[in-house]
Amino acid sequence: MVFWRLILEASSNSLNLGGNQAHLLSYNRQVPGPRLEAKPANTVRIRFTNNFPQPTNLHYHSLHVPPTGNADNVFLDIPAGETLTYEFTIPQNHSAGTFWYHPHRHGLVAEQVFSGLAGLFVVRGELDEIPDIKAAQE
Ligand SMILES: [Cu+2]
Repeated sequence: MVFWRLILEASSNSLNLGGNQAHLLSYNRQVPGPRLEAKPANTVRIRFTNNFPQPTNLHYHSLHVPPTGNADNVFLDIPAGETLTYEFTIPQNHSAGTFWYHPHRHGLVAEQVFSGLAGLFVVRGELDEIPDIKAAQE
């Protein structure tokens, strides 16, 4: 079993965005957050720390992973200062594609996403073998 690990931290910082200073929420002080990549059958483990003064959580938009436990569970609540380890396995038959992750804490989703909390989640697979896609710049 292949494990894919990441330490992800949400925090509130002043960052340079397009040549301007902006006060944003971010994952690992990047906007967008780090690009996550996995392949079908990979187990993904994300040690997530919430370092800003609101509860939050993680949602993996359009990934076919369980909406329960410590996988894609939007009912999880990670209070300020707390850490939670997410873990799920990408199904063997998962389609390749570009997906994204963002917070899904009820009542705070729009505020947190619009403040900068989002990143790409790429599932590698058959699409990557199409010659024109293989040749394209990401
Ligand atoms: Cu979503």
